[in-house]
Amino acid sequence: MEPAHKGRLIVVSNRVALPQQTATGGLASAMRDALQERGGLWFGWSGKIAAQTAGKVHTLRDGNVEYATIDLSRRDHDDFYDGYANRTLWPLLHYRPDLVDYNRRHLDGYLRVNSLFADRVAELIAPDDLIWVNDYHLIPLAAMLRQRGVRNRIGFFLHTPLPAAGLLITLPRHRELLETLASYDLVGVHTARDLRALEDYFVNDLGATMQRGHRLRTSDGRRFKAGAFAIGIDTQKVAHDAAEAMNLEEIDSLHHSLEGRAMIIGVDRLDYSKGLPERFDAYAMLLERVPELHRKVTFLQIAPPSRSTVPEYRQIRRELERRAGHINGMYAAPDWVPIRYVNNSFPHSLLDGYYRTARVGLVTPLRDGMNLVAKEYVASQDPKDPGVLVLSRFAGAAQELPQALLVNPADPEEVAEALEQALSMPLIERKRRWRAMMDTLEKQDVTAWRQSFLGALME
Ligand code: GDG
Repeated sequence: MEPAHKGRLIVVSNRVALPQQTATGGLASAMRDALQERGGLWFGWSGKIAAQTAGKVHTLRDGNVEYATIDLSRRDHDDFYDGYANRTLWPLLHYRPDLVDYNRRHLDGYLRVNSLFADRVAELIAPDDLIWVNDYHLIPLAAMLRQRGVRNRIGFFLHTPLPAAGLLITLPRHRELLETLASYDLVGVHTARDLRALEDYFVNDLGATMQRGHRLRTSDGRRFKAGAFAIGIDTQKVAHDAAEAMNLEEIDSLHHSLEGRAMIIGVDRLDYSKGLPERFDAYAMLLERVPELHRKVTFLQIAPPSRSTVPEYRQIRRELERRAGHINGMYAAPDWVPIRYVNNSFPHSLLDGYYRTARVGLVTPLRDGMNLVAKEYVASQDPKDPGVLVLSRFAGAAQELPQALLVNPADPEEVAEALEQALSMPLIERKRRWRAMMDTLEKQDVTAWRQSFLGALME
């Protein structure tokens, strides 16, 4: 049961996944579940760029969930979303200062769109509503809502990692941005490491004091609470859908195409944080070092393109095409393709079936807030014959899933060795590791996540 609260839940995030759309991001599916169960309103950008209708609220109701979206002007979109959110904050938060592209114009756009969001959201709020703001696109939103007289409880959840203070302070004007977090009642991150970074930054760089229970008091007297809340998945549903998917024609045809070969699977948005070039190199190293695996293994990488207007994302796409081509050129035989590299997205029911068909789930981000794919892979397995998860130590999920084969994604030898171990792991060990991970995922599912976050927000 959700903790009792009279008002509605208002979720604010950059993107809103409307009822008829497939939710391809981790955040989108988690929020949709939260709202459907509890009822409420979801506010955000429609995903459309339109000069005429920019800033005008469109609403849509589906059952107990109301959706309110606004379009953005080209300039706002480019400066706020492509610019400051995705070219400044995203690389910074993923420990890539080399890719941070900072400029005042983008920062101004970011503040402008946050202020537009604040204007529109302020008009929709009733006194008892609980407000839940999501992710790095909207850090200053609570401060702007407070300026407009909003006194409701407001929580913020950061879905990305929060890097160490030493890196955060490299962001120009970091203080103006990050001290606005103190306008929330609760700031949530995924892991204990992220929480330590947040507290360290507030205490040592902003002069806040720490009180008991992760309560912080800033030098100008604002108080807020911080906490680690590891996001989960709908474990039961994924397990059920994966078992059902075995009856689908697509899964049957994938099975046939494998002709008894073991499959390794990767599923990631095409993003430089996901460690894809390094992963391809590790797989190439496996083929180089273990010729007995030739023709016995296939690596399926599903990588739907993302943020393709940002140059780094176009570049990584070209880079992966080159590497996949190179590996297939080196090792393929007329009747065997070592890498199947697919730039499409698929319905979730089908993905779960693909996971279940794979002997190994290969999840090797260089940095990741949590990584839901790792959890979905585990939940999709056949309990009688489960596959093995090879997981980056730098995904938040590694904190909860120590029974996976944990690797440093930057070390191709280590990843190749883990793959070899995974491919030859005896059934009894696979079952033991899988059971322990599944127990965790059953306890810490997406419902438990939002209950603990909302519970802490209402406290
Ligand atoms: C951010 C943080 C954090 C992927 N391809 C398809 C598809 N997906 C789904 C997966 C999964 C979701 O998208 C991806 O979630 P991740 O957690 O792996 O990664 P991000 O998108 O980067 O999410 C991350 C998350 O927020 C939640 O807080 O864990 O660290 O970066 O659910 O299955 N879904 C469909 N077709 C695809 O082709 N339908």
